[in-house]
Amino acid sequence: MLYHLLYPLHTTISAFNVFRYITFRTIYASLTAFFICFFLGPWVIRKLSEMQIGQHIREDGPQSHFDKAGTPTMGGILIIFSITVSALLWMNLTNYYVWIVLLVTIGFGAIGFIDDYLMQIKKRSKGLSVKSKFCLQILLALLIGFLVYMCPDFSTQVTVPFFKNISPDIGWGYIIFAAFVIVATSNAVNLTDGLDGLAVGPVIVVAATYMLFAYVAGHSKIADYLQINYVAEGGETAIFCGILAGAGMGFLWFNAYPAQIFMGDVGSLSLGGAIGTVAVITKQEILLVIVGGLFVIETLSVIFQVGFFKITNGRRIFKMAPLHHHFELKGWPEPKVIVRFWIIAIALALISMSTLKLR
Ligand code: 57M
Repeated sequence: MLYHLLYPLHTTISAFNVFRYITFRTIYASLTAFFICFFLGPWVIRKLSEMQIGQHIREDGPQSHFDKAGTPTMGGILIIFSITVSALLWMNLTNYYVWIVLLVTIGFGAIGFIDDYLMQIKKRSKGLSVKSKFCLQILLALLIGFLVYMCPDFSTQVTVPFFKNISPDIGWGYIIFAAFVIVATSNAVNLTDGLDGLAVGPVIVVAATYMLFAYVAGHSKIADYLQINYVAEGGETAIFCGILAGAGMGFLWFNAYPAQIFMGDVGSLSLGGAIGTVAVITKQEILLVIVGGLFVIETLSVIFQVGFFKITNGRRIFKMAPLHHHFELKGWPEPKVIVRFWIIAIALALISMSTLKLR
């Protein structure tokens, strides 16, 4: 809205010309989301505590988690609120990608909310069944895939990292491919969200990385120079990535060890869905395996552990899955696991950025 209200004034006051620039709006959109989380955080934590929306801790988990019982959860509501407000303020609302990323953020947030609501507010021991959660995610992701597919000039070619001459055009199959990327990322972030700041830290790193990719993909000259897929109107997504990073930083302020609040499924499913969608829009879908490599590693640890557990009737590869529990049970203090995983996430983001040149 600020963009629509203030930019037209540039004809009389030239200073308002800055609202045209994606870089300028990215910075202030990111700060807006950060400050909304930062200032509303204490109030939200108080309200959630008053409503007794506190985390139940599983008894079969690491012992170090038992004293986390009662930590307010569903903090994702604050994240989604800050993202939405900042996006409406700073983004160009005539750009269709803006509505797609907001739909995925709020939509996946709503699925997570129902799950959290049933467990936290209705105090049911289980939230949504795995099946219904998965079905809702797939349906919403297919809708998002379809909307992206329908965007004018959107290419259905898939970018293969490191190989600029390989980019298969999968036509309408792109809808299914996009849905897969979105659902997988949403669940991967959810699995990773098991230690203080462990999910949101890498979310910030991934969002910041895609901010760069969105900017270059949306800039015809830079995209042409780097020989990457140009996404007309896609540059606006850089602002959204900045917002994701800003909201993540604001939330991390309170989610940092020892956490005063958890994001809940409402936060993790939403952030994961948003990241997956950004990877699709920027045409760096497969690269997400590297950028978000930490989420991939955590997910693979679960797949291998569960698979091995079933095949061998109860034997395990790791002390516990997802992987962060393995290191906790090995005796690493929680902050050490968290910071080391963040370091891995940053290193992977740097590797992914090198693909702009190494192709
Ligand atoms: C949700 N949720 C956290 C919090 C957060 C298939 C199986 C591997 C699935 C997996 C699973 O259910 N994962 C998804 C993970 C939970 O956090 C809540 O959930 C939200 C995210 N959805 O926002 O609201 C706990 O994580 C801790 N936490 C923090 N700080 C944070 O900032 O400390 C979360 C956020 C919180 C808190 O303790 O209660 C979770 O871990 O449950 N299941 C598992 O992860 C379980 N693994 C398992 O059963 N592994 C088995 C194999 C054979 C399947 C094995 O290796 O033997 C573990 N989870 C727990 N205890 N809590 C095992 C035992």
